[in-house]
Order: sequence, then structure tokens, then C-alpha cells
Amino acid sequence: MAPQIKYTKLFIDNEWVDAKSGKTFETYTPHDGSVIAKVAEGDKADIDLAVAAAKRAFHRNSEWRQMDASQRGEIIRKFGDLVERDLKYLAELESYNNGMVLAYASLFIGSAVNNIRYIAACADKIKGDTIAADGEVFSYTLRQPVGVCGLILPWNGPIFLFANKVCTALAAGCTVVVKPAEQTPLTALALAALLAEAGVPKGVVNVVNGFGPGAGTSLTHHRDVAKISFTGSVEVGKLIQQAAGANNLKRITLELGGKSPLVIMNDADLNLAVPVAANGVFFHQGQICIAASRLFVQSGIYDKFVEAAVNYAKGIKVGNPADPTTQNGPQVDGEMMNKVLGYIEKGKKEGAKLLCGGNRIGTTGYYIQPTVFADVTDEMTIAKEEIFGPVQSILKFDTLEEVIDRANNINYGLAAGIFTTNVNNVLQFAKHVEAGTVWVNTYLAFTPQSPFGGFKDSGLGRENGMDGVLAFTEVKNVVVSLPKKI
Ligand code: TXE
Repeated sequence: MAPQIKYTKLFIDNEWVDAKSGKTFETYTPHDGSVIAKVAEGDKADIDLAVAAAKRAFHRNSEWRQMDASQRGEIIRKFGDLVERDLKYLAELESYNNGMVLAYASLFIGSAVNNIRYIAACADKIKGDTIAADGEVFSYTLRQPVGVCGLILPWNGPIFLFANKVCTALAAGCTVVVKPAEQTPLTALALAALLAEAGVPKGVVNVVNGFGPGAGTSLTHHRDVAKISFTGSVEVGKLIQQAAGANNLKRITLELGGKSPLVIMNDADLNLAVPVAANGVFFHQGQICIAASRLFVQSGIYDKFVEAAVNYAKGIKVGNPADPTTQNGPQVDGEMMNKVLGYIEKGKKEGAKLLCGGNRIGTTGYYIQPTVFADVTDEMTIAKEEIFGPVQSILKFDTLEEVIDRANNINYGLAAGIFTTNVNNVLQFAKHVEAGTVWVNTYLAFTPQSPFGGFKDSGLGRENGMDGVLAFTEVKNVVVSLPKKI
């Protein structure tokens, strides 16, 4: 049964309101492409209202700014409890609107709850320093919230990313305007209702659904927005960097795409490496920024590994994401499905060996067979560009030196992984690979405490952990003149 849709309006100043223009847009389920609901479509006028509400809520005398940091933490913790209380409903809604397999949606939201609890505990751990300054002065620093923040979300992990970005901003004491992705507008609204229930004062969190050009660009160009935190494509990340400097100098955190290398050495434990590598690229139909989309396998085990990888991929059960036995669901929409199918065609044309999958499944919904290409070479398009689909590309290598160079010979640098039992290989790879996260004998292993972000075109700044909270603060130095040195 389809989950109930409780909220479709904009959330501004803790009120549910229509878009000023009265416009709405349709949102769909990728399982069969049918319309779920019509959602208010925000634009510049609505962003202006939301930013004004967030600015009022950020005034130094506001309830939010006067609140103890520990109380902010309490509210965030309460929000985490409410997300846990409603986990089943939220997972159903996420799965319905996004196509995420229900079981994984539940896991994802469970991790979001862990993150929220960690972030809640950070709120009253933010601190400044006293400085051993020269002369007759007392010099200290304050860590202060940066101001009104625009949080622009993608569609691939709507609840997880909403919770993470909003809670880190709130822990730092900021107020926010969230612009969810147009493909997945619903769960952000459900979370906004839970934030209000948790006691977030009015204006502190505002949610304006809409499109990139329109709601998104109005936010990135707004003079009263001090920071943008964005997750999405490299292309839009670059536009945001430009927009951020157009009218004022916004701080930015960008979490963008990837083409992450996973290296399997001859001495790796294949019983572990084969399923982890498959999960690393097929999880959520490949729609994750850290997908292990360049799988480098050393020549001594190459044939054996490829055979096992193909067997694994053939065993993945694709189907309705609401079915508890399903492992892979649909791509988020027809556009993304066609983009992935286009990459598969390029792979075939450019000479990669297609060993399984390669086609759309059926004609309703946006399902693609788990696909494995072997004998992929570095110059092929499928080894260079982010596919964002269930496509495993296997490349052969001979030496560690060679594979480090090849892993780094790309503009992306989000994540990397290595399977080996040799500690020298681990240390060498971890030091020299250009990536924000390096996994050793594991992949997709996240904890709430660890920073996350990319090298090169994969992003700017770090999210998660205390680093993520501090990214929503400014450092202020206060220098007090003293009659004599103390
Ligand atoms: O991303 P966009 P799309 C990658 C992945 C995918 C590709 C395109 O390769 O195939 O990007 O996906 C808003 N100013 N990732 O088109 O366009 C938009 O409304 C301000 C990687 O969905 O970047 C949405 O809310 N905002 C990724 C958000 O940006 C703008 C996750 C993301 O949309 C805007 C998703 C503008 N000019 C896709 N244009 C990851 N890092 O996990 C769009 N938006």
C-alpha cells in the first residue's frame, strides 16, 4: 500500500504555505512512473520569504540565538528520536518517491539517526581558544555560527542528507533554508514537520521545494545567505561556486561526484572482496557518489575475480523496492535511466567486454539489469565519467605503483579502496591515492564521527563529524587591552 502523503506545501516560518505564484509540480514514483502528488513549486519570491524568516530567526535577540548550546543539542536529539519513532513511515515514503529499496531505506535512516545523535552532542562542544598573544592584551577566539545557510540537496539520499546538513548547521547555531531535489520533494517536508515537533523555533528551518534554475539559483545568489552547502553534480557545483561570489562572498561546502577506484591486489581475500566490490557499485542501483565505479583487479587473480564478479551480479534480485526480498530497485527517473543506458552503449562501442546485464528491464518503471564490463581501459568513457548506475567496470593492472598513478589520473577524488593483506601496500596506497576517504579491506564504511568530502573536482570542504559542524562557524578574534601583562 502506498504511504500517506501528509505534506506538499512549502515550510516557511514553521507554517505550511502555498508558493506565491500558486504553482505546483508533479512528483512520481520510479517504480512505475505514476504521479504521487502535486507539490508547491517555490521560486525567487518564496526563497526571499524563507531567507527573511531565517534572518529574523538569526537575530541576536531571537529565541534561537539566546538559547543555550546544550538546549540546541537537546532539540536536535529530540528530532533524532522522532525520526526513529517514524522510521517505518519515512522509509516507505523514501522508497516510494526515490526507488530506494525499502530495507536499505530503513538502514540509511537508521544511520541518519546515529548521525543526528552524534551531531546533537557536538552542539555544546564548539569552543574557542585563548591565545598566547604578544603585549598587554588578552586575546581569545569565539566560534560563532556563520548565519543564514542555504542547503541544496540531491535526490539520491534525501533523508540522510537532509538530516546531516540541517543538523550540523543547527548544532553550530545557524538558521537554514533547504532546497530539496525536484525528484524527491516529499521526505524533506515530513522531516520539517518533525523538526517543528522537536521544538525548533519558527524561521530556524525553512523548506522550499522547486527547481535548480529558480529556487536554487535564487538561494545561491541571495545577499542575506552567508553559506551554501551543496551536494550534487560537479557541473552545478561549479555554478554554485561562481554564484557564491556574485553578490556577496558566501562560504561554500561542495560534495560532488566521484569515479572512485577500488583496488584488489593478488593477495586479497576474494571471499570478502567480491561481494564488497559488488555492493560498492550496485548499492542503491549505483546512485551514490562514492560508488566503486573503477574496479582495478591485479593480473594474477583477474580471470578468477571477473568470473566471481559476474556470478555475483547475475544473482542480484531486481524488482519493486517495496518488496522485502528485492536487492536493487529502479533508477530515480527516466532521464537518469537513459543516461545510464547511454553509458552502457558507449562501453560496448568503445570495446569493453559486456559480461552480463546491459539492458533496461521491462517497459514500465526505470529498471536496469546489474551490468558488468571487463577489460575496461582508462581512456574509455565508462572509466572516466560518473555513470551513477548499476554498472561495474573492471580494469586490469600489474603493480601497485602503476595502479596508484592510474587511480589518480582523473579529476575526481572522493573515495578509494584497497583489498590486500600486505600492510606496506596499505600504507603506500593510503598515503598516495588522491581521495577524501580511503577504505582498506572494506568499502562504504561510514561512521558519524569521521569527516567526509572530496579532493579535486569531487568537492570543497568537509561534512560529517566535528569538522562538518565547524564548517558552519566563523572564527572571531577578540583582543582586550590590559593595563599590564597578566
Ligand atoms: O544533479 P544536480 P542531477 C551526479 C550524478 C548524476 C548527475 C546529475 O552523476 O547523474 O550528478 O544529477 C539543484 N543552482 N550527482 O541533475 O543538477 C537541483 O535542483 C542551484 C552526484 O540530479 O546537480 C538539486 O536540488 N541549485 C550527487 C541539486 O542541485 C541547482 C548526487 C542537485 O542537482 C542548480 C546527485 C543551480 N544552477 C547527482 N541546478 C552526489 N554527489 O551524491 C540544479 N540545482
